[in-house]
Amino acid sequence: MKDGRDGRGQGGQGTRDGDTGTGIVTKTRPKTKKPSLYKVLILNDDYTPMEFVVHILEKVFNKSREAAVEIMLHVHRHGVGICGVFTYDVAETKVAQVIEFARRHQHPLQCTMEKE
Ligand code: TYC
Repeated sequence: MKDGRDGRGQGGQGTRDGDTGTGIVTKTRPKTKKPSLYKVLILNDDYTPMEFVVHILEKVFNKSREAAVEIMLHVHRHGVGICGVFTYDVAETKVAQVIEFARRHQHPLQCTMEKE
């Protein structure tokens, strides 16, 4: 394994699991895989009001007012910023919520996701 681990971390060693009394040591390795994570990004534009972006960061991404303002200003200055990191389904849902909320208010705000 390229990260140096043996892939048995989440299930323990398992050397005595399923002991059949035959003197043969069996190992069980529960196949629990860590889910891939996705960054949700918001993009800058010239029209969406700053307050609207802050509101989305507070409500959809559960950011404090201070954190929301900081992220919004980062996006305003640098063009793109991270709202959070989530599993695929959660990231996809949040992206859809942002795009739909912006559309409903006729703002061009764009949001996307990217594998970490
Ligand atoms: N640039 C916008 C403005 O000046 C503010 C803004 C910030 C828009 C972040 C989108 O993701 C965004 N009103």
